[in-house]
This record gives sequence, C-alpha cells and structure tokens, in this order.
Amino acid sequence: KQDEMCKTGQFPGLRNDLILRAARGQHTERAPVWIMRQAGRYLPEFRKLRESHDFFTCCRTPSLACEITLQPIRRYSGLLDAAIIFSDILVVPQAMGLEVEMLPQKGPHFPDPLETPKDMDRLHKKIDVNKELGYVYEAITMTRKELAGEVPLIGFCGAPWTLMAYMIEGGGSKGFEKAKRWLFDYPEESKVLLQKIADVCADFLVGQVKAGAQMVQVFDSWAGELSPANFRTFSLPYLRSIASTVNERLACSSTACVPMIIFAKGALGHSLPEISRAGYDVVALDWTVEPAVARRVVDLATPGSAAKISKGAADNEAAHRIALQGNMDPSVLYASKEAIEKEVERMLRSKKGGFGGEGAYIANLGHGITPGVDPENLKAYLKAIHRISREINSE
Ligand code: 1CP
Repeated sequence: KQDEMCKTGQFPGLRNDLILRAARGQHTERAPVWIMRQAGRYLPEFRKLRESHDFFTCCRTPSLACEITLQPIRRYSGLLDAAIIFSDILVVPQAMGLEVEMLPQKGPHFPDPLETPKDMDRLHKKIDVNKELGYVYEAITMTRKELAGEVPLIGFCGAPWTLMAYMIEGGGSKGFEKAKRWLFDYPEESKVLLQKIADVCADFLVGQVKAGAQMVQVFDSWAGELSPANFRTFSLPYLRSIASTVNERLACSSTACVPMIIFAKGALGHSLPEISRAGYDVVALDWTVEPAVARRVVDLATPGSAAKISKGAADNEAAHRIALQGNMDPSVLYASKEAIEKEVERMLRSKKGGFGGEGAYIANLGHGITPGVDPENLKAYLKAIHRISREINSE
C-alpha cells in the first residue's frame, strides 16, 4: 500500500522548491527559511487548540496534526519555505514499548523509564513501525495534500543518543547523569540499545518519505552533553547508520531519496568535520559556531563535494556541496526588530563572518523557537532573511 502511495501524481506539483535546491548544494536566488518548532507554543492558535486536546492526541489524530502543521504556514504566508509535520521525537520510545505522557508546564514524563539494561526486556522485541506509527504517515499524507504544493513538507525523528537519554532519565534533565552512567557502566548494552533505536528511526524515516515527506531532519538535541570521545562512540555511528540505511532502503524500493538534515546540537565545536561526512545533505548549526568558519571547515572536510559550488548540479547528483542550516540564537527573537535585523545582517554577510551568498544554505534558528516569543518578532526575522539574503545572493 505504501509503495502505491508514493507513485508520482498522487500529490499536487511543488510551487516552491527553494529549500530542496539549497539542500542539494545549489545556489538559490535567496536563502530558504524555516524555523525549528515553528508549529508550537509561541502561537496563540496552537495554545487555543491545546486547551481542548491532549498533546499526544494532537500527534495521533491526523486532522489535528495537519491543522497544527499548517498554522504557521498560514500565519506567515509566503515567508516560510517549508512546513514540518507536527509530532514529537518521543513517539519512537512509545512505539518501542515505553509509556510517555506530556505533563502541563513540565514536559515529557516516562512513568517507567529504563533503569538498568535488564529493563531493555520491557521493550518490544519486534517493532512493526508501520503499524505503531502509521498515524504519523497518515498525517504526513494528509498534510502534503493540504499544502497543495505551496512548500515542501519536512519529516523528522530524534537521534538515538537523544532518545536513549529520555528513555533512561524519564524526561528532561539538567545533567543527564543517569543516561551517561549507562555509557560508562554498560557500554556494550548501551550500543545494543542505540542500534535498536537507530533501526526503528531508519524504518520510521523511510515510512515518512513514502508517505510524502520531502526532506527529513534528525534531531540530536542532547549531542552536546557528550564528550568528543563519547559523541564519536555513542552518537555518531548511529547517526551514520540512519543516513545510510534510509538511503539504501529508499533506493531499493525505487523511491527517490530526499535530502537529510543532521542537527547535532552542541557537538559542532569538536566534531563538525565528522558530522559533515556522516552521510547527510545538510548540517544544521547551533549558534555557538561562526557561519563562515563552519563553511570553510565543512568544505575542507568534504573535498569532493565542495568542488561543486554547484550552480547547475543535477537534482540527484550524489556528491553535491554539503549545505548548512541555521543558526541564530533563538533568544534574539526577544529583542527589538532593529536588533533582530542587525543580527540577521551579521548571520548572512560574509564580511561579518556570516554564511555569505553562495547558496547551499537554509536559514533557521540554532535551536527551536521558545514559547515566550512574540509571533510578530518571528515575522520580522523572516522578512529580514528574505530581504537581506536576496540582496546578498544576487551580488
Ligand atoms: O504542551 C505542549 O503543547 C507541548 C509542547 C511541545 C510541542 C509543540 C512538545 C513537548 N513537542 C512539541 C512539538 C515538536 N517537538 C515538534 C513539532 C514540529 C515543529 O514545529 O518543529 C518537533 C520537531 C519536536 C521535536 C522535539 N521534541 C525535540 C527536538 C527538537 C528540540 O527542540 O531540541 C525534543 C528534544 C523534544 C522533546 C520535547 N517534547 C516536548 C518538550 C517540551 C520537549 C523538550 C523537553 C525537555 O526539556 O527535555
């Protein structure tokens, strides 16, 4: 059924492919822009809907997930270049057999987190991802149709280390002591768990693409909690595994590959070269890295692809220039519109250490937008990106 679904012609033609071109390393007339967590609590229309619907009910009801995904697209009509499906990274631990609830004001909570490796027995032995997470696929197919080709739809999942951290901590954490203790005391069992999560994530992303996702992002939000050595032992191999499995599986099922984005927050300072060679098309940056430096480091780390400052590279070109995404500090959105514009100038102009006008760049924040931001300030940010990047990209 899934294979039938992805036959061409099922979805309306795409009218704005700016982000797909940038993700393939190409020059674009201006920088495409989307915002991590663009569908969420800073929007009054989202908060209104949440008054009458529980969080995971929103995730599990395709019509609600579709509506929430479209909220920012409507509000910022013409200013956003992608939609991201409304869901959460914690639907994967749920599919693996752990209970997760969303507590008001507190965030995610696992009533029975994993305490010792023995608890891994409580996870499902065989996971039918298509069955457990079919509701996400339905939401994606519905939203892609509703978008009617206005902008591409992004799918996503959490990274194995970030998900393992939640499964052991039982929710958000300051120091991740329990999860890190596993890495030191039970390294082999940790690797088994990480690979198991990676396999589910790969299945899940393949299913999302078949259901209509035109790009996917892997969120390693807590990568920065790990030392360089532990990041390379307990996170990076599983990020690589996801990228290669997804691409192989899509190729085998004759489904066109889609650009993949990796966001390893906090790990760029020590592992940007390794991350840029992990098999992803786009590397998302947090705000602790200077864009021009990141551009140089990534080009040096991926010489075959950097040679192609690919104005005309074919869409399915294997070795295109690695694109960058990011990376404004989300807190800038609390400042005045003048300050926001000034920071956008700094982020974009190469003489200020910014991304410059060569393309292979997707504007975003360096992490998710926070609940207290005034939606009008986000509008000022989006408008500044459009205006300034159009200027720079045509210079
Ligand atoms: O009360 C509410 O309405 C819950 C708030 C909320 C929302 C709007 C949560 C709980 N998740 C979401 C949606 C969500 N989560 C999206 C939607 C698509 C979008 O617009 O971007 C996405 C992509 C996520 C991904 C997610 N969930 C991440 C990775 C991104 C990041 O910001 O680092 C993480 C770490 C989570 C876990 C999570 N879910 C929700 C919260 C509050 C958290 C963080 C908890 C913590 O502090 O550890």
